[in-house]
Parts: sequence; C-alpha cells; structure tokens
Amino acid sequence: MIKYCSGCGVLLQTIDSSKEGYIPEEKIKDSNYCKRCFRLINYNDTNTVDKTTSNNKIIDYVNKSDSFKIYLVDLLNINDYTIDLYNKIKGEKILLVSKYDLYKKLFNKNKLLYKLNKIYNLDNLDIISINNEKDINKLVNYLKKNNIKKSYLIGLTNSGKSSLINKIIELNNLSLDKVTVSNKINTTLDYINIKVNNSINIIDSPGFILDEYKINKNYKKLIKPITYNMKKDEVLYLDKFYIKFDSPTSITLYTYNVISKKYYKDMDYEYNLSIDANSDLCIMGLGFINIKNKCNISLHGLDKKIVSIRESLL
Ligand SMILES: Nc1nc2c(ncn2[C@@H]2O[C@H](COP(=O)(O)OP(=O)(O)OP(=O)(O)O)[C@@H](O)[C@H]2O)c(=O)[nH]1
Ligand SMILES: [Mg+2]
Repeated sequence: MIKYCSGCGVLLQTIDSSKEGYIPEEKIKDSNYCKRCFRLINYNDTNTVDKTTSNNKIIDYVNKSDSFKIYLVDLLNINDYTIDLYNKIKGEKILLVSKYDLYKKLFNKNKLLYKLNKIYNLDNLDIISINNEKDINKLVNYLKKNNIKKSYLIGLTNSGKSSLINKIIELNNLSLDKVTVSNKINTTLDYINIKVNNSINIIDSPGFILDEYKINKNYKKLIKPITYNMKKDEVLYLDKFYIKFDSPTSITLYTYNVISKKYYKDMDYEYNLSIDANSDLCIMGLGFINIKNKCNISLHGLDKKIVSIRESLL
C-alpha cells in the first residue's frame, strides 16, 4: 500500500523504525500519520532519525517550477542570510513576515513594511500572524485576485509554514488532515499539496536550515525589548557571549528570551566590528540589537558567520 504521511509528507513504511515515515504494520490501515508525527503531535517529542533536505535542493526544486512562492520569515530572523535565500528564489514571490502577534505592540505594521522595503529592497511583502483571521483571508484573497493557482510555501524551519496551512484548512472548513506543527526543527520533511478549492493549491515544504545561535525558543512569549545605556568599555553579557563597547551608546535588545546584564570585564576578544549610528546588529536565530551611536564593538563567544549589520529597522 502506497501512502504518504499527512503530517510531514514522507512515504509511510513499516520496515525500519529508525527511518523516516515509519508506522507499525498494524496501524497503517487506519492511521495517516507516521510514528514521528504521532509523537510530535501528542508528546512534542521526536525520537526517530530525521531526513534533512538541503537548502540548495529545496531552492532547485521550487525554482524548477514557475508557480508562485510564498516565503515566510519571522521578524527576529530577518537578516542578510535569510534575505539572501529569498533572493535566490526565482519568479513571482512574496515575502511574509510571520508571527506578528509576538511583536505587534512594538512595531507599527506600515512603518515596518516601509523600513523592510527600504533596507532590503523588497517589492512584494506583507506581515502575517496565524492568530489573526484577517491576515489569513487576505493571503487567500490575494491568491484568488491574482489568479495564482499553485504556490509553494517556503522559508526557514519554524517560520510557521505548516501552522499557516492548518489555519487555511480550518478557516475554509476543508475536510483534510492537519499537517504537523512543532517548535522542533525540520518538522515537515517533504512537499504536501493542500487543495484549498478548485483554483487554489498551496504546497507546504521542508524548511531551510541555516547556521544559527542555538537557544530554546518559546513562540508564545511576547518579544520584550530591553534597553541599556552602555558606558565606554562596558561589556554586555548576553546568554553565552560578550560585546564590549568602546564608546557610550544606548542599545536595545530585540531577542528571544535570554539572560542579559552589563558590567566591566577584561577578556580576549575574538573580533571587532565598527557600527554606524542607529544600526542593528543581527544575530541569526536570536534576534537583533539596536545600537544608537556610532561605535566600535569587540565580540567574544559569538560566531562571526551568524552576525550581520543593517540600518536600524526603527
Ligand atoms: N506566536 C506565533 N507562533 C507561531 C505562529 N506561526 C507558527 N508559530 C509557532 O512556530 C512554531 C513552528 O511552526 P511550524 O508551523 O511547525 O513551522 P514550519 O515553518 O512549518 O517549520 P518546519 O516544518 O520545520 O519547516 C510552532 O511552535 C508554532 O506554534 C504565529 O503566527 N504566531
Ligand atoms: Mg512545517
């Protein structure tokens, strides 16, 4: 019997419990979910080997098709690395900034759209939250209005692609199995076609994985900015790394929940960066730090290849 897992998209198999798509023989007739999805949905737990599809493989696959692409990325993960991936996607596309409910009190939608467009030169973008019905309907109406019959939903792992699919299923009363959602990486393993109606198909995809700062993220906790006034040679300690400022400046942290404090500390710094007035220091996987004054910073314990600098979003 050939059957695909409704949750993650892989071919179901009853032979190897350590491989993707495994389902016990006695369950395959009645269940549409592999053991891994069953455990993710019911216990938020994975204990089987995960398949990872490389970013290039996903990009090549979707670029072969002239279908529309919807690229999801949450605000804290917008940086040079994720925009680079977006720029590699060919054809008609839109960038959707996801999880707006986590920071809507901090950023006005229109101002944010204006700044993102200005900084990254994005011509088609919008902001979305799965907790706002209007946002979901707006997307479906956009597809209808532009006569977009087939679109790929792509983006970083955990950006909320499958959650968006489930909301579309729910709001359109579709009699389809829900796809699997979790805060673990690599939840969706293969492409899953969702027929919204006779003229709209949306395809859920495996997420992109980039080098990132590793922390446990809680997507239910609102983003709370923290401001510090740094004095000359003061050091910001953030989770597991250090940033020393060579001149006074105010800084504001927009990050997932991590411990921070400031003090004076001598240590060997690994590299320096010069920061222009009103810039954001973006840290892939963690968020960004707004720095008000022009200064030089020295860093310790933070991999340079996940760091980028941009004009302030504010
Ligand atoms: N607060 C908030 N959380 C969201 C939103 N969308 C998704 N999430 C959470 O983000 C996490 C990841 O969601 P998924 O839908 O599984 O993400 P994905 O992009 O499909 O991830 P992969 O399948 O690994 O590529 C889950 O914990 C969701 O509950 C949103 O709009 N707001
Ligand atoms: Mg998914």
